Amino acid sequence: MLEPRRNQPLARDAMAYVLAGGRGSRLKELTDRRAKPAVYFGGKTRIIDFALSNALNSGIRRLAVATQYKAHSLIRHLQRGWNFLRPERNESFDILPASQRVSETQWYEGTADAVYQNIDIIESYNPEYMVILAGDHVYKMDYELMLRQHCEAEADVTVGCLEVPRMEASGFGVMHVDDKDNIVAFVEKPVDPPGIPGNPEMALASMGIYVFRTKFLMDQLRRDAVDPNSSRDFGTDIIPYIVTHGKAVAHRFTKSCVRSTAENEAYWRDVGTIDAYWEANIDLTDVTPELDLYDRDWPIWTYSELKPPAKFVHDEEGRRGMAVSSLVSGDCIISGGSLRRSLLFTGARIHSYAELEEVVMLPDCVIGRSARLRRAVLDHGVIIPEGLVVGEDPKLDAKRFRVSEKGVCLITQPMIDRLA
Ligand code: ADQ
Ligand code: ADP
Repeated sequence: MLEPRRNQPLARDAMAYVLAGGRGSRLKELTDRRAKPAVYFGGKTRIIDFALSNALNSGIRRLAVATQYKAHSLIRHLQRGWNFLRPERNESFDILPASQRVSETQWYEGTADAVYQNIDIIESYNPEYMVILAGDHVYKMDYELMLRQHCEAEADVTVGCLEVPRMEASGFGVMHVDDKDNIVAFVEKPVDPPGIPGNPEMALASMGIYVFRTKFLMDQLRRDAVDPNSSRDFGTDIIPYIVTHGKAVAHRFTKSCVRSTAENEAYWRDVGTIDAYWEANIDLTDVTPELDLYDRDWPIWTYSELKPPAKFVHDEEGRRGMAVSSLVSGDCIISGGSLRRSLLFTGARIHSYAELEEVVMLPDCVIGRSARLRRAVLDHGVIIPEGLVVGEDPKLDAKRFRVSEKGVCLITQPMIDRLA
């Protein structure tokens, strides 16, 4: 093993490789036409901006994103917002769609294959370390600390992990560790997840983020690629193999994983269901939300068009346009309507007598006069007709819209068109 170069950030020798090919089918119509990492979150950003900003804020200057499912709006976003890294400063940003490299028709089989198919590109940059990230989680994390632990423990792989309630752990890779956080067992998506010894109601779950030395990872990927029984997936194949045959170490996600949010709890969300998505967005309207988007020490970078400021005006009858406990992005005009605990992306228009409570509106939505909406998510560009009421009659809502387990209505334009 090489000694880590003390006093120098390891991140400068690392490449962050973001897996952004998954659909995220539990987000229903929100991911009908865009990949989950491209789904908007928090008023300005898209989900993938969190992993990419974490990498950048950690000091990593080589970034790559593997895309697959419905990647158009994701690729457009990345090209517009993340094209500032410069080869002449040993920086790089690569978008790596499936079906481009090994063969024109071959999609990425699993997450490991999404790295394997681009081995030649990765090796051309010669990074010492690979930080493999999922592009579909909302969190802040300093990967430099994970790289350091990886080197100090002389691990073959370091897996980011966090404690989740045992009953919710069957969607994750679940592990057991010894008293030095060496992973002694790893099982991908167990039906009956094992609890943590001494804390049986919680399980130690993989965040789907991994650190490797590049050479070791490439050897593993080449080995796995000729294994006829492999599904070419990190969680199912690569990590369990290393746990058995090598040294796998757990890196715990705690509040000390980001220097700047020390007073906050460690915040990590999958936002993979309509309820989780709605709740995480609405939580941002709290006075002091767990996720601080105003933290200047750990900014979340994104692509954002230059837009005029949000505007609140009296309507022609003198009724005030107002928002309480809400986030309102640029280019929104609230004329006479009112919002409570709501989050508006850019370009919204709210007309007179409209009332919104706990509503998440993606860009360019219009709310007609006197419409009343509660607990809803509106997809990009939805035009709500005058007087429409949402969130007051569950039976009627269920006939018209997609209603989540917790009664949140997801509304798309085709659903509105069908009302006419
Ligand atoms: P899953 O949540 O099932 O498990 P998975 O579908 O493997 O996640 O996707 C991981 C990431 O890779 C996502 O960002 C997704 O967008 C992307 N992705 C999926 N398939 C891809 C493909 N073919 N090409 C490119 N990108 C792809 C994983 C781990 C678990 C861990 C959870 C944490 O396997 O062990 O607990 O993540 O969420
Ligand atoms: P964004 O994710 O930027 O909000 P849009 O909501 O505009 O993107 O569209 C999502 C994806 O669906 C984009 O890739 C876009 O090209 C595609 N798309 C938009 N409108 C249509 C349409 N009428 N038919 C097919 N595809 C569409």
